[in-house]
Parts: sequence; structure tokens; C-alpha cells
Amino acid sequence: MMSETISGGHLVAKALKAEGVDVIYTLCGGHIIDIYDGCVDEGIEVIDVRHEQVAAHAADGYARITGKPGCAVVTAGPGTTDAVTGVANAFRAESPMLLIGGQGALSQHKMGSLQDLPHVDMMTPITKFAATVPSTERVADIVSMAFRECYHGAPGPSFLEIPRDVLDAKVPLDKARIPKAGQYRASTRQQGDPEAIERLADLLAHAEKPCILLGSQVWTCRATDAATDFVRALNVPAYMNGSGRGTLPPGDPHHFQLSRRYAFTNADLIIIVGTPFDFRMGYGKRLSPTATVVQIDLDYRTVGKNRDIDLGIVGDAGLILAAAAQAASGRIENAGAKRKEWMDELRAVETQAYEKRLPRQLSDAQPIDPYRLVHEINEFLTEDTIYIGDGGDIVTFSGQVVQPKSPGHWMDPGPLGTLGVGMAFAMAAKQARRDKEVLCLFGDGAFSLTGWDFETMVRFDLPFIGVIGNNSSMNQIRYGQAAKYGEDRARVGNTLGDIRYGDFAKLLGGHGEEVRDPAEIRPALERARESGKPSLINVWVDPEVYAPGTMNQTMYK
Ligand SMILES: Cc1ncc(C[n+]2csc(CCOP(=O)(O)OP(=O)(O)O)c2C)c(N)n1
Ligand SMILES: [Mg+2]
Repeated sequence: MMSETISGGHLVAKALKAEGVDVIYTLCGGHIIDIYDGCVDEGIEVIDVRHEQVAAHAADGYARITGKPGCAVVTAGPGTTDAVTGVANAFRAESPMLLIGGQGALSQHKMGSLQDLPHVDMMTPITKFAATVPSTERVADIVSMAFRECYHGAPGPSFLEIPRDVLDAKVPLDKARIPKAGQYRASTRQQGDPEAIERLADLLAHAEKPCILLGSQVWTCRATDAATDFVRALNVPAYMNGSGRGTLPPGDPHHFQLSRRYAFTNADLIIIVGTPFDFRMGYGKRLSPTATVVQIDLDYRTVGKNRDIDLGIVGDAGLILAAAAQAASGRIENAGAKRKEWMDELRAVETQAYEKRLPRQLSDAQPIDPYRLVHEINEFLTEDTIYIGDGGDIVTFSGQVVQPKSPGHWMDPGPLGTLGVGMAFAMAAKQARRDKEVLCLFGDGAFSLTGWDFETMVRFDLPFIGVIGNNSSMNQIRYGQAAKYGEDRARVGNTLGDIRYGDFAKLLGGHGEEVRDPAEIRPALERARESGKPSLINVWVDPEVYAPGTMNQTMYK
């Protein structure tokens, strides 16, 4: 009697299913079609996009939104090279995703087969794990291995290439190892050194001017509740960045945003959670030299990097904050009154900064002041709107003004600063959370990189509100050129056409509008919401106005 057989592509699908992955993002190629066939059997949705960069960014976005690993499947050679940027972005953003690339048949190894390239060599420096699957029997086993590696320390991407003959061959079912759901990897959550947690509790008990920065890992660790309880129980003002934005809702007494520099300069205890001392943190140089600095991170390599710290704790943000709060509870009486003064001081700085900027946010100027656009977006967001920023200067404006109303409702590329993530993140967010509204703010330059995938949003009925802050320029770069070489030499390599992106949306089957009057922003947003379609509201903003964040960039000085 012939035993039952199974092909490599079907084994991939079984391994994805075991991991709970219910969608793959892909652009087809002959090398990978057997995976699609397996997905049909396993009930895994196949979302086919217009560029592999989008497939990889969507897998990254899916991981961020769902907490499950994302998966992109691309063909050999150019399919895989097109996806490199998406993998690199996930690597810097610590996002767990698996990219599966096709490869020429093992039987033609190094013979010059179609689309043959050394994918594993290319992917090794930008993944936590990159390997070739050498035999059909091992396909599901190695997929599960790749997922395990995604969660080592701070999460990140894995890459597998599967040669065509390995993928297409059929092997007896009983010869293949097919790891069972929930039985092939363990939680990697670490509690942190108990002695270090005691020391942190002690520091918290005595600090008069503490502050905490809740970074992206707070969301990665799903530590919202622990972080919220921590700041409330210990009365610690909190700043949030990256995916950590929205941990506390706007208006919460412990939610601070505009006084961060003041706090970092004047605090006596600064707790940095899940954020590296990279360029966004001035490499740690902007923290008061006399403050006690504590760093909590999933990755031991991030702790103490670029700047000395007084206490480092490696592990899961939620477990550590909960343990520290418990250890410190009831011990802050002496510092309590001082802390109230400190919170009031920060609130005053915060209010002053807000009031100074408010006239700009309400400006009726034409062309539209970018501050007005991001103000209108902020007012428009609900607790169920996932906000995505994809662009240069316009997104820098939004970083100051837009406040997500719920945790996990802010998405930006992360420290790779990759333009072109927006459409893919919108795709993943809407597909994974149909119950949510998705709003993406694009720069016109950023939009152009991956904008054709608006068509994919239409084809898969993924409504979202796209807003383009259109200045017909790559303005963030133009600013630097003007500052360095003078206005008369600034218009080189950064000028885009005056494009009616609203018409582009309509061409592809979506809803589109052009907005030149600031009073029309809100009604246009409302109409996009009501249209129930993928939409693009093309807002013509003043190209001569730059975000302070852009103007302060040290690379221009
Ligand atoms: C993939 C990629 N290419 C180039 C850059 C460099 N870059 C940073 S900001 C910027 C300008 C973006 O223009 P746009 O999206 O229109 O935003 P604006 O600054 O005009 O508001 C560029 C090209 C990048 N970050 N990512
Ligand atoms: Mg622009």
C-alpha cells in the first residue's frame, strides 16, 4: 500500500498554520506556487501585492498588530532582493516576521539557474536566522525553527530559502517532521534579575523627580497594563515613543509629550524602557549627567550601549515593571510631595509648549500649514483608529501633534526610517483588525514608493483613510540642501510633480479628493470615513514650511 505523501509547499502551510499565521503576503513566481497550493488546503489567506517590498512590510506590520509572526513569501532572485528593505526594516524595528524566498533547484545548485542568487548570504546580516531548507522532510521543521529564532531576545525577522525541487517534491507524510501547534517553542519572557528589581524599587522609593520613557518594547511585550499600573501607583510622569505611543491615553495625568527634553535635563531618576540610545535619543547624551539612569530592555546588547547606565535590567518590560511596582509599593511617602511638585512643573512646561504652537495648529493659511493638517488628523482619530505615519517632514510634524488614543494604535517604520511602509502597514492593520479604522498619513514622496498597492487595498476590500501631505517635494531633504548649499542650489534631486493623488485613488477604484482650503480638511476626512473605500485625501500643504524636528537635525549643521 502506498503511504500518503505531502509536498514541501504543503508542509510550509502546515507549519504556518501551527504558528497561527492566517495570511501570507506575496507576489507570485514559479518557484513558490506550491506554497499557495498548501495555503488553500490550510485555509491561509493569500494576499498578492504589487511589489515585494510591500509584502515584507505587511508581514512586519501584521506582527506588530497581532503579536503573531508575519509571513511574506516571494520568489527567487529579484523577488527576494525586492523584499530586502522590508526585512531590514523589521530587523531594526525588532519585528518578528518570516520571509520565505524561492530558490533554484538544488539539482542545479550554482549552475546558473533562473533567478539564482546567494540569498542566505544577503539576508544573514539583517535577520536573526537565515538558512536554506535542504530537504523536503525538513521543511516544516525548519520553518518552526525560524519562528523560534524570531523570539530570541528582542524579536526580529528570519529568512528561509526553499529550493524549487525541495518545495515541489513529495515525501511520505510519516517521514516529515510536522511540529504541532503550541509544542515546538516556549515563551521567552524573562523576569529580570530579582536583585536588580530590588535596586530599582529602592531608587523609585527615593526619587523626587523620576520620569519614564515607554518605548516600542512596551507594546512588543504587551505591557500596557503593567506600565499603566506602574506610573499610576508610583506617580511617575511618562513619555512614550515608537509603538509605545498610546500606552497611556491623551489627557491622562501621567501622559506627557512636549516636556521630554526638560524632564531628561532635570530629572533625578530616568527609566528607559525598550528604547535604544540611538539617534532618536541623541545616543543618550541628552540625559542629565547627574540623573540616575535605569535601562530595561529585551536585548542585553542594547543595555548600556552608547552611554553608561546606573542600572540595567534585561527582560520583559511588563514583568519587570510589575515586579518593581510591587517591590516599591508603599515606600514612596517621603518623596511623594516632591513628586507632585515635579509633575506640576512638567505640566506647566507642557502647557506652555502646547499654547505656543496652538495658533499654528489652528492656522487658516493657504497654502495649508502642515501643523493644521496634523491637528485636524489628531482631532479626527478615535479610540479605534490605527494611525500610521509614512513620510519625511510631514510625518515629523505629526510626531509632535498626533496622539493615538489607544495602545498599539501608532505605527511608524522604526529606526530604519524607511519610506514606503505606509500602504503595507495599512494593509496588514486593516486585514488583521477589520473592526478598526486605519488612517495613514503619507508624504507625497513616501507615497510614491509603494503607492501602486492602493490597488491591492481595493482588490481585497481593505478600506482605509489615506492622507497625503503634498508639498510636491522631498521636503525633509530639501531643507538640508537649502541649509547647506543655499536656497538657489536647493532644488536638486528633491522636486516632485504636482500630482492629483485623489484622481489616482479614483483611477484605481477608491475614493479620492483634493483639498486646498484648511476648512475642507475635516469634511474631506469625514467623507473618506463614510465612503467605506480605500481613500486618498490629497492635501496641498505649504512647501516653504518645515518641521522644527527637521530643522534641528544635526546632520544639517
Ligand atoms: C526608502 C527611503 N529612501 C530615501 C529616504 C530619505 N528620505 C528621508 S525623508 C525624505 C523625503 C520624503 O519626502 P515626503 O515623503 O514627500 O515627505 P516630506 O519631507 O516632503 O514631507 C527622503 C527621501 C528614506 N528615508 N527612505
Ligand atoms: Mg513631500
